[in-house]
Amino acid sequence: MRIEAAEMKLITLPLKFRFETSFGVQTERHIIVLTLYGDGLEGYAETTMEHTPHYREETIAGAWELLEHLLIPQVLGKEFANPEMLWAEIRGFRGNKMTKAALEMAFWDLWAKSLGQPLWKVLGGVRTEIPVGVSLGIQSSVEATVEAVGKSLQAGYKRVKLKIKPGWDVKPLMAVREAYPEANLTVDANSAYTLNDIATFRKLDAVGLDYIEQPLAFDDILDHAKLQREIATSLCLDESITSPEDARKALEIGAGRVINLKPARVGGILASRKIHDITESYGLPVWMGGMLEAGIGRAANIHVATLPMFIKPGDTSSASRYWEEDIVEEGLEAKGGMMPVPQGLGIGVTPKRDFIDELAVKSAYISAASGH
Ligand code: OSB
Ligand code: MG
Repeated sequence: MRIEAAEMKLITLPLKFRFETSFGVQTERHIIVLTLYGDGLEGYAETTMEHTPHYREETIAGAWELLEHLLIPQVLGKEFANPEMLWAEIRGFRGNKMTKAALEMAFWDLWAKSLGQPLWKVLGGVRTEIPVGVSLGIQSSVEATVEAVGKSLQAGYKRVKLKIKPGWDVKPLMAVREAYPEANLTVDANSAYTLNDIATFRKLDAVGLDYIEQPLAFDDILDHAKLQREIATSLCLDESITSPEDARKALEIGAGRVINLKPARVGGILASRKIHDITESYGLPVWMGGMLEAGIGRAANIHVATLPMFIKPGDTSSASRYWEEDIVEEGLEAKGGMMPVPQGLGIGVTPKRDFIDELAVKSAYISAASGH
């Protein structure tokens, strides 16, 4: 597979809900839609980093710059027999996992299409639908929180994750637990706490959560291991895991018992598969996280979540929860908490070209012939 050209479109897509986390409020997403062209086929990916460096360090501005002037020129006009070969071409650039993941994942789509297969089959996936839950932002009141959880359970979602921050944790969670004694509940702190908050986590132990996601610093594993020894509830790592090596080290020191695996955060699908295998060797589950993706990123994540150890419900909920109109033709909708895997070639979704053009605030087309 020779990569002949690439196209980038930066779009702004308004969210249907106000998404508040410990690091801020989001009302829209900024996404680079990346298309790779080769062998008469098109491979798609979208970027997942935030506009500002509040989740990890990467930004949309940085991603645009690196893709246009470094990563795409590095692979353009070259022949790649498989994703490993493409990765070998860009792995020497340190960090910037989400940016590199966009390129890697677009190539997987292109490559699976050249093999005439849906991505999940190429990956060796084992299911045609994946269990999903929802991630709910911080609500305006305890009552609103209980109501939002109720609606999600009513819709059939298999797990409800609630965002927490210091001062918004034990109280809303106690209320939700009282209202729904049997619900599968988790919380996500997005790194808002320190080891000084152990008393809060001991109180959360009483709520009976499946896990507490990323309570401590975004780049920490040591303090997470200390906290894990002090409380009963399992810790789940999100921000802290950006590579297979991170996963191995974190599990080895007991920094958590679950990993929220977001392919974009770890550099793409090759790294995701490795992390999946590492967690399996520790007998621990993973689940598919989300970054409020539109249809292209959502579809890719669904395919990856067909791997065997994606046992716990993930964050890949129905596209219609997020958007009035998605950027792909196919409706990615869960029923009864199960999200069907798109069965077309590659990631199995068709971008709405006109809609994307309408939303685009910036675009670039880079071809091997243009001598870039
Ligand atoms: O921490 O998992 C997170 C969204 C943006 C950034 C970080 C996170 C999230 C979510 C939403 O929790 C998951 C989703 O619905 O896609
Ligand atoms: Mg998280």
